[in-house]
Amino acid sequence: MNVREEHIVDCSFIKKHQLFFVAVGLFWLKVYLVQRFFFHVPTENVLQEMLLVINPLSSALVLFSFSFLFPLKRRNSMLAAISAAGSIILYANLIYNRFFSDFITIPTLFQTNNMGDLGESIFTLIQPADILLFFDVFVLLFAVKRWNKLPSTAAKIDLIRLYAAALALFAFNLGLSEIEHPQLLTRSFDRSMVVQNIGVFNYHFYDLILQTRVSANQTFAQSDGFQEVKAYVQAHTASPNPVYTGMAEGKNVFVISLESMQSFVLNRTINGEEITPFLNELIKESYYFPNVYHQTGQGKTSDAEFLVANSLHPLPRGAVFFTNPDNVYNGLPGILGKAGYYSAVFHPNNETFWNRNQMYQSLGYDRFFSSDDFEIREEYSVGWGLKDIEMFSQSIDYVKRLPKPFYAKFITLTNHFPYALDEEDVLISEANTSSETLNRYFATVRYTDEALKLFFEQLKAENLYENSIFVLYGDHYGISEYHNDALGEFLDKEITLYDSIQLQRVPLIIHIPGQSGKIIDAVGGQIDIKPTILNLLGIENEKDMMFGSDLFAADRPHLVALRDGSFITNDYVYTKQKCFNRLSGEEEEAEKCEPYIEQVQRQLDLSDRVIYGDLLKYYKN
Ligand code: GP9
Ligand code: MN
Repeated sequence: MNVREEHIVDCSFIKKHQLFFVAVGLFWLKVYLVQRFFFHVPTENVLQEMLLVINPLSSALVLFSFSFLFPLKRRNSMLAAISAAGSIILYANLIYNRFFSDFITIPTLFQTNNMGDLGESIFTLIQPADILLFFDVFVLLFAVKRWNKLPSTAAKIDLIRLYAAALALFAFNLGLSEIEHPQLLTRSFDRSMVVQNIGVFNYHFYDLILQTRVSANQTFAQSDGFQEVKAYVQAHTASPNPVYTGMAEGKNVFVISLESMQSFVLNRTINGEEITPFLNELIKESYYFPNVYHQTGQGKTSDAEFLVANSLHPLPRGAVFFTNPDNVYNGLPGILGKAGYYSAVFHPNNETFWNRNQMYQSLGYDRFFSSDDFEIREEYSVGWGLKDIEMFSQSIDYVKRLPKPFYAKFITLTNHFPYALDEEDVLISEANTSSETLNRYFATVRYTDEALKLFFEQLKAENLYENSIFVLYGDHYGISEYHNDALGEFLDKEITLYDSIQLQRVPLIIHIPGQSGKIIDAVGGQIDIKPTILNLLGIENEKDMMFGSDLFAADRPHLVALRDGSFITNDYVYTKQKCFNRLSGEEEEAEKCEPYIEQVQRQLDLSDRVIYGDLLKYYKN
């Protein structure tokens, strides 16, 4: 067949299947618009813009080709059905992206028992105009009704051509992305970059492949990674600072997870009023770490708990609390248990939420005080559950009765999206940025700060303060990139990629009564909290794989790996394949960051290997 003939055949295929191509065209346009204007994916140059235009087409062709599997009679309505299904997937991602600046992965779909509690939160992410997202479905339904004509049969050869075209398009797409981002699919954990390059539907297909690989790895995992991880950990972590060893030996330990608390709220005011007056004071009498970053992924609060308990990275996809709760872990509560501590965790939510009941056992907690142990009355609750002030004050009686020394972990909740608060709990004047969410956030942060103040007062009154140490950490960001404009108004600057990473800093405060305050400005992450606490308590922990180092150590590795592959060193901040000067925020040549990229990759891979291969069980033998 010569070129001209082939062209004629192609055109006739299009003519014969007009509605199919209308459906594909509309869907293509829609996915492009959503990806370009509503998802948080970076586009900085013409090539990236072009990629966004091209990438929805190949998957649209494949998706709608499924209509050919159906009998002629139903084929047109199948086009509308496919369009509806595709739109639902797109919309689910849009909602997810609005809150998490991230995309759905297969493991997150199995975390649905968390969804019930999300009720109000999801509601605030839905906007009336979202209905427009289903516009093409309505057009197709209308057309199907009007279109009395049955579609023509499709010859096999036409279908083969269709798939060949889709494949060629995808290959072209991938080729272009390789120019822009080499090794995008093999190296990157950054889902927004993957979506930006290959489009959201191809991304889901890629995610499916990753999922299959993980399942296969779990089945075949062997002990062979054990020595490699051990060697890596030995070579890349620092020995603890001996000056601090045993400084808090035998003391009770209070660890408080500060829901959605980012460092930027500390020492800042709204209309002259401090957002965190209590924490600002506490810092002055504590070790304060202003350059500590959260390292959580899709498991949010639970990922932070995982980091603190294990000094391992959480997983790149899904929440490790759900995917690997039955592994052998060498959790901080368990280690302290062997050293004579009693451990308890306080969180007035259902014990199954985030699969905590299972995971807490694996981490070695002796007792989980969950919603069953608290009096949760309507007037005590807001948003996601029991208000922080109630949570703390109801815990006191339990804390008093804990065998000493104890390790007690508290998870605050009121400062959780959508940052709902009762009128009487608003303790700061309203901010007036263009984001209602951000304005509300300041008020709930202020409320949690008050709850902490009251908790410390109660502990002092009960004589539980003096002989204890307190570790407070922010679990993850509360304000996503979706609110960057408003955040920019508040901080009085334009939020750059560099700022986005710097905004991932979370408060870390270690308060030891009797010790004077000190700012420790080492760069670090939540992964460093476990070795730091162990050293302060003077507890040795030989048989473990901790990827973090004591935050007081002199020869720290000065490299903080974030879960999406971004990282921070003493000198640089690296994200989305861009390198910045850590102190000035100026962009630097990429080569400056290059030497660390592999190491971060390796660290994340090895930590994942520990979890997928359940490697810690080999210490048991
Ligand atoms: C709920 C609390 C909040 O129990 O941990 O969860 P998050 O959404 O922040 O992970
Ligand atoms: Mn949280």
